[in-house]
Amino acid sequence: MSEKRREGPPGPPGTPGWQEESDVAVESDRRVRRPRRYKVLLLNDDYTTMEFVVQILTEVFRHDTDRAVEVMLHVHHRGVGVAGIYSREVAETKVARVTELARQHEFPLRCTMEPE
Ligand code: TYC
Repeated sequence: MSEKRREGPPGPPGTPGWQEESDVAVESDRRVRRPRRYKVLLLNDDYTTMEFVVQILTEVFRHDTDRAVEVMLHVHHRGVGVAGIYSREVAETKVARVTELARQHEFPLRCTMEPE
């Protein structure tokens, strides 16, 4: 996995810009740094079927049917919704699985991630 760090000489730990992009806990001081977590987002569109989105939410995100329908309807009405919250690697894998399944079924469903 890539670990992004800012270019150039770092300022002292805690100063603005210090390892802003890193997910990795670095023992540069005595504080505990937990790895970031990421929201995996589903976006609404006019073509993907509700049934397919519910299938994605049960099979990829392991929601039960009632919760999957709830999340799907939230996305349908609000435009975007959180399918789950994970470590960066797991979130990346979920996004890739959803994107590939959507492509295979020829749906334009979009799935993205952002830091919590
Ligand atoms: N808006 C779609 C429809 O009416 C359903 C849908 C819900 C699509 C959620 C995408 O992420 C989505 N068929």
